[in-house]
Amino acid sequence: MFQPEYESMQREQLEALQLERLNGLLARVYEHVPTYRAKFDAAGVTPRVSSLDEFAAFPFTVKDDLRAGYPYGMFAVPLRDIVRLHSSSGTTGQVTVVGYTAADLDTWADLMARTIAAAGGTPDDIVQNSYGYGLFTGGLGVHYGAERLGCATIPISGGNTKRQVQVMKDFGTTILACTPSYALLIAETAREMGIDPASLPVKAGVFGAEPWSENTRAEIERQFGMTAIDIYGLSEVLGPGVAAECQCKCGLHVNEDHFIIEIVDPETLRPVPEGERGEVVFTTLTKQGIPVVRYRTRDISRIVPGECACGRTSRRLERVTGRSDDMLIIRGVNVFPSQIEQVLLGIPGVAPYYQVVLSRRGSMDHVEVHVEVSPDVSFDEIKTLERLRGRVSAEIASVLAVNISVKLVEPKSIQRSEGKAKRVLDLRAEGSE
Ligand code: DLL
Repeated sequence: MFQPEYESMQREQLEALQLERLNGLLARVYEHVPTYRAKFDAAGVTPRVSSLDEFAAFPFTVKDDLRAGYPYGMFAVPLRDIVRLHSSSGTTGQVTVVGYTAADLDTWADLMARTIAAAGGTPDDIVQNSYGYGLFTGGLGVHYGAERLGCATIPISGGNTKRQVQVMKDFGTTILACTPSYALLIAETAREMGIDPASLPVKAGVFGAEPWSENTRAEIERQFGMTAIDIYGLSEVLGPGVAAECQCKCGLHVNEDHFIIEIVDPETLRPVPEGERGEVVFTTLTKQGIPVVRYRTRDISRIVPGECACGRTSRRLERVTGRSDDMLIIRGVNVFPSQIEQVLLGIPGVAPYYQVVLSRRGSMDHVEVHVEVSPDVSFDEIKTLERLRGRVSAEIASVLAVNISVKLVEPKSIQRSEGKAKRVLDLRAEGSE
């Protein structure tokens, strides 16, 4: 553990620390952020609680609050105290800007050092950081954490995939950091270069920034012969470093000394019973630049019950299946692309590349999953293809209880991603078919 004094704190002690930090946060935002002052006043709450339970009366913060304050309206410190700006990816509308003070960057580096240490990293490791550097928080977030832990850090960023493979081989990379979809592309590229990914010295990967399935994990682990660890975070709350798996791979430990996590029913906004699925809500306890109070992430997950064998006492978040915005409702059934992925990757003959294509047929929405066949399946054998297509449809129908049309496409026809993969292609506005 990087900071065992926090990571394995007794619950009572942790809650006392959370309460103390929470009161500091509430006072700060009430004094410095007009949006919070107005919201607290409207809800009739004063910025001081005597127990964590009382916090449930506080109003939520949503992405639109941050958008309304664009760019700096939600900052809790003057700009002169901000030393770094990042922004969210803006996949669902206008981007939001997030600012960090020097102390925020220090905390972030610690939390990312925890993350890499939990994946098995030590100062002896060579970390190849293939997350994109730039406004995206993945690159610099992992970078400072790897350096804080004392790893030799390769700031290669995403892209130029052949070079990624060459660097892994020549520099002796032991830990790979990138999105899980990019890890698959690196493996594919290595094979094309005549290099077996399993022959590379990489022993672990810290993968996140997008939903992925257990079967994708198994595939990455099999191809590289490594341990693949799930790491989670979001720009509005910090970036990577909010929660991460340890080597038990049984849920992502939330850094609860810095964040309060709640799971709420997205309709009623009431807390769900412990262990049930709902929308993940975070409060930042220590952030200075742009703290958030009860921020609704739109990510869906649950708290994994029980204790972890690793000795960390923090609560664990189950792997995030996706955001409520990405959820498809197909004939009344809720489906996340990552659930389709889980089914596809269990079927021999299909490659780990797929896209859900939404189009319009007359007045109806039409959903079709495009799936690449593996290069070893002959694309000319109609019978083989028909059998494979039938199997994919049948397995999706049996696991997800919904019939979705499936189209098999040729190897390499689905666009590869060097960062966050685009799993849903929405052609409805283009009036196709
Ligand atoms: O993706 C931060 C990050 C960078 C996390 C590198 C992990 C590694 P944003 O660009 O703001 O920040 O996107 C945040 O991505 O709300 C989730 O919907 C999704 N996401 C992030 N990590 C995971 C994960 C970064 N491990 C949004 N599993 C979040 C599933 C994830 N979804």
